[in-house]
Amino acid sequence: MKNVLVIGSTGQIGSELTMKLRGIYGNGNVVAGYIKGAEPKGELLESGPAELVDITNAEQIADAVRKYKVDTIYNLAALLSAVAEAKPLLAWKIGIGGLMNTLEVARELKCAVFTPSSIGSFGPNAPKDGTPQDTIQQPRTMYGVTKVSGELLSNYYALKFGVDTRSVRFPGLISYVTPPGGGTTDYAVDIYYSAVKGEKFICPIQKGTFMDMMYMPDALRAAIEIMEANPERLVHRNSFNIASMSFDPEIIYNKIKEYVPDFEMVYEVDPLRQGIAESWPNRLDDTCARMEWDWKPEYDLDAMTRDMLEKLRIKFGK
Ligand code: AKB
Repeated sequence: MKNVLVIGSTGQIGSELTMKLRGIYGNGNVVAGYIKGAEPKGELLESGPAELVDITNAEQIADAVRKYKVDTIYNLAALLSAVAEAKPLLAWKIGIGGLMNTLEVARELKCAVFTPSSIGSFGPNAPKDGTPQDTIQQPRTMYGVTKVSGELLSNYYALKFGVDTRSVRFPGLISYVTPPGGGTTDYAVDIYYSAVKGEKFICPIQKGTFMDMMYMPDALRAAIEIMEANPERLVHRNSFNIASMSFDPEIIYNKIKEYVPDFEMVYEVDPLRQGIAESWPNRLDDTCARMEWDWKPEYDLDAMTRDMLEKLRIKFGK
């Protein structure tokens, strides 16, 4: 049985991952770490322990780890790609300063650490289609710079100090629970909200721009399965390519139209997000994850679309 600390438990991934981890390891064994202004509410607050854990404060991380005898840290604190371009210093402080704090606590107090990387860790000179696990990573965004640096730093702590660090490169994550904020792939979440609310969708990403995407249940499973994987089988650690679907705005729009025939979309391209999207891969090759820890996605675009529309209709009473 693990004792887990989730740093960033109220964010897009954290709010769902914390609940899923509580279901597996027991409510009392999963601590929801939060920052001021993003306190847990409802089920997240009521179902288990919560502690103020600002990743930029190493003492707060260490105190929570000692208090709850934590052996596994999920480090989900980050600024997403578009916000990180507007606040590069803060992105570095959270993404790398925060990771360094977490790794130091993990080294001293003997914890395993999961820190997500991203498709954003690749840049325009990586192969676009079937982007290999091990290839050139020269991102042109601050988000990507922190992700590549984070991968290297996590591998360093594993090799040098034996800290059990593991990671996956998440695609754009789609969920009906907690909205993302400030990502390049956010349009693929927002489009479902517009479809269900009966609004015309204004798409910030140009047609023909392909990016990897994943439904949240698959992403949560990936985060848990990589931490449960047999370490003897792991050739890689930080970070594994994972993939389930890749589409451009036209493909997701036409898929939603199958279920919402009068749904309309127009393009108003955001140059910042478009530039970031064009620098990212079209589709990752996730063979290593499949071979080393049996990764396999369950949702394709159709299954995700049916579930998203059903859950959002319930959420909005439509
Ligand atoms: C973003 O768009 O910034 C994130 C990501 C792909 O890492 N969703």
